[in-house]
Amino acid sequence: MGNLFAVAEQFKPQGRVIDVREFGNGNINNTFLATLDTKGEKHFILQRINTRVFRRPELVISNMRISTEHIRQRLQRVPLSAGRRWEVPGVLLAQDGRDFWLDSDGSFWRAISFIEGSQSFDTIKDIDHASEVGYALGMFHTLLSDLPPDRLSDTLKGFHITPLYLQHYEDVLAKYNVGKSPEVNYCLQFIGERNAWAHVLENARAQGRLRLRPIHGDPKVNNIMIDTATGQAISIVDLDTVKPGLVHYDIGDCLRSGCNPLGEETEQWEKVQFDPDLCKAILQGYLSMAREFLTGNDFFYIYDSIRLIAFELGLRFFTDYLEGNVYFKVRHPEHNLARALVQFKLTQSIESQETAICNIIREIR
Ligand code: GN1
Ligand code: MG
Repeated sequence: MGNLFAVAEQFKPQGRVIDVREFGNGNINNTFLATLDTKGEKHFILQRINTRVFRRPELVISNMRISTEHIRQRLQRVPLSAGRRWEVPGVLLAQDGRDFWLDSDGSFWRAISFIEGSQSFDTIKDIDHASEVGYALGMFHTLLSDLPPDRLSDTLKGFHITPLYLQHYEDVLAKYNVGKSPEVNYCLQFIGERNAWAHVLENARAQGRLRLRPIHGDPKVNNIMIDTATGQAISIVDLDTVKPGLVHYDIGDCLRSGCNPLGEETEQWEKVQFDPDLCKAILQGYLSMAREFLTGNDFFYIYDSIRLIAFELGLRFFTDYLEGNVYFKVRHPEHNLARALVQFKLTQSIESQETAICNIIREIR
């Protein structure tokens, strides 16, 4: 991957780069934390964008700049509630003044400021953490609620459009021989039984019941930064998928990630459960910010969005497994199958608790 120090030198805001190490566990891009020998801001994030997924990486950066600039201006106009802070990750410039750098292999690199004094977790620790995760998503949607979505480019065509993932799945099934095993059969059947329903959000959009807004696209638990001193959420990072979409994709993604205490990488897929108490806390945190701009139709589709995004992620992992792991990074050949089973089991648990989840939504509305 070339010399990481040389790449980091391209973006360092000041001082000397003394360390570069892998950071987080992203499934698409390669992420590193660079450390400087300075007294003030000591770290920054360095990323190699996967250009097989993000075909126009310069638009990814431009969406990030447009959205963070909007958020900064809005934060100046509308003060936060007392005792709260909110940090916005910034794009760092390379030595030549551009916001990316191409290395000699043609890899596309960019750098982002690091939110000092914060950390993130792969799973939710407790109810307070859950409510902070929900708050962060509500805060993010609120801050962007007055940015016209068409100011943002569509950087990933088809992202979270479930019918298109289904179409791709059918194409892959037609093209490859699928080795049958009990797990594969379970997935095939699971998808088959939910084919028609999986159009629910896109149908609602086509009927004008839901409308496009600026969304985050990937608000899973470990993208929400928690202040190490106060335990409060202070930022949401990984802005690669900020683009026009339905806020329901974000609500569903946040809940499928936050309410699965075993985490999306667990090997005990049969034990995966959706936790309704965490769901309630996340939604309460979210609505404390978002209630004002949500419509009656928005509320109506919240349950479907939770069920759908868990199902959709399972479908995406399973399709990638069948296709030979061409999209998500894997540690072993069956990794995407294992991930799919986790999401399908989670979907099943959501379905079995439909009444309880709908009651929670009604209660806290
Ligand atoms: C991918 O790379 P990462 O971890 O930020 C994926 C998300 C999935 C997530 C599941 C662009 O995100 O949609 O929810 O994996 N991002 C893209 O962990 O496909
Ligand atoms: Mg991401």
